[in-house]
Amino acid sequence: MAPADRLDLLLFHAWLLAHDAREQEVMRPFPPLGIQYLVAWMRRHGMPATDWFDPSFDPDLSRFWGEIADTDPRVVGLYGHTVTRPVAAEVLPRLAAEGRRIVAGGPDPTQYLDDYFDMGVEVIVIGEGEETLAALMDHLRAHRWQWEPAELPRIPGIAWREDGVVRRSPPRPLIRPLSRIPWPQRERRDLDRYFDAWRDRHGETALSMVTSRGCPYHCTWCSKQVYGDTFRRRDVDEVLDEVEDLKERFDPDQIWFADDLFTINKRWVRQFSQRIVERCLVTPFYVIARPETLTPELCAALKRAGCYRVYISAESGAQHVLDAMKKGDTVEHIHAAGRRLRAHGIELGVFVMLGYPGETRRDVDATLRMLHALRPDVTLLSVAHPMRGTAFYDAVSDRLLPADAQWVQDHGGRLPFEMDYPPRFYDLAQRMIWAETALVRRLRAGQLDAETARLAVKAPALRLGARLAARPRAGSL
Ligand code: B12
Ligand code: SF4
Repeated sequence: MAPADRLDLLLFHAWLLAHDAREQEVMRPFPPLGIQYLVAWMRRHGMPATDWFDPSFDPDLSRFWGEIADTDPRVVGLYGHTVTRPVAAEVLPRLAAEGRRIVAGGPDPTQYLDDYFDMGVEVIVIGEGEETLAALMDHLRAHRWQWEPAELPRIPGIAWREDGVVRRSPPRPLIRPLSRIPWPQRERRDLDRYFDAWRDRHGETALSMVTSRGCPYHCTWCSKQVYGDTFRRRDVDEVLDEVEDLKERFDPDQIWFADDLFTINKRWVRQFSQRIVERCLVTPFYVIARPETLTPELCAALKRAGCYRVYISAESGAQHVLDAMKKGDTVEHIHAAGRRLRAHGIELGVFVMLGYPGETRRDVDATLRMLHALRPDVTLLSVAHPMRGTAFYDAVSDRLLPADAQWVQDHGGRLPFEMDYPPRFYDLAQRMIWAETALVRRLRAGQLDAETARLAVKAPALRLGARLAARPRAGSL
């Protein structure tokens, strides 16, 4: 975008890697697909002066403000996510003070309508963004870039505030089939910094794409504001056309299919596996899967297609915790999935969650034993984080603590609630799991060195510490 070209719409996500210790550790960054989808849709919709700004690798927001000054966008659109709210809170009031039209979408604003309106957002898009954002832009263009409140109720899928009262239009039907949506607008200039970050950390590059939208399951802690319980899937060959395009234009070393449920439909995966081979497009990729979907046949199909790692949402080694989360899955399935993936030469990634209400110290031990048996290649650990709009949030709503900025910072960005055990217990439990997984990894790699010995000593000591710190509040253990 040449300076001084005025934009109609500038989209951005208020996320800076520099502020995100967890992502710095993981360092598997990807450009935000939602925003790239919207840019593609808007340009096709006859709004070529649409662009997005990516502050992900910037140390601060100075380049963002430079972009705002240079492109002087008529409308600014924010993608809001639970972890991006603090930066949004910094940016939005200043944009509002400049008199800009501001719209927002994504999972967070839907649940915090008033907060975002207070920060300066004028209209919030609820759910899928493409058609609604285009309708809003048409509305603004038709009204000399001013809102016409009397017409807003006729634009499905939005919320706005009028005379201090939040109003909503009827929901907008989802886009069907998904092939109506153009592929995300990916441009080399946006990808280079991602590729550099990947190369520096992992020695190779990666890109993400999705083959579906939504998930029909009901895990209590999962935030499903955008697609609800719906599920739509793209045609296999249309997905492979996009894979082909990615390979031709950017040649990534690997792909992440960022679907919620890549493996939900066996027939689809079988067909995908067959066609990717037939079309000579096999590329290393990884996916997330529910353990119970990983039958031997499905693992074989994934392997043939190029899948090198599957992350399973295991969460806990205690069945009653899985039941409380409404995972609809069993510990036995988790173990079976681990065995089958290994048997097919696919690496295992495991998501684990600590601190779900009702989880006892013994349950944490069970999770540890499960990890021991699974020996995952990667373990991604999180502490239960109630997000508004989820059943989990509602269940702990009487235990939420005041989320002032300092508290959030001190607690690693987690939304605070009074957990079953004191914070020290969870700190120790996390360190215990990290120490054990590091130990297992080293032992598996045959590294019987001083560091391994140190970890072997440390793990039981941490376990003892956690045991001592486990001073349960009423009702636990
Ligand atoms: C990819 C992904 C990631 C990637 C992010 C990479 C990237 N830059 O995209 C990684 C792995 C880093 C990640 C990390 C985390 N993620 Co994440 N992630 C996802 C995932 C699986 C897919 C996102 C996606 O691309 N969707 C596909 C696109 C097409 O949909 P979309 O993004 O929602 O966009 C549409 C609409 O939202 C809307 N829209 C979007 N932006 C805008 C802007 C405007 C102006 C408008 C009008 C509309 C609009 O239109 C778009 C097109 O229809 C979602 C789950 C999901 N299914 O969406 C979770 C999800 C977004 N993540 C979530 C969470 C909680 C996290 C973590 C906090 C997890 C953790 N404990 O560490 C971290 C946060 C770190 C971070 N920096 O963001 C939650 C967010 C919940 C919430 N209420 O905010 C989700 C929804 C998962 C869940 N179900 O709980 N994540
Ligand atoms: S955690 Fe996964 S399976 Fe469960 S509801 Fe969320 S996306 Fe669906």
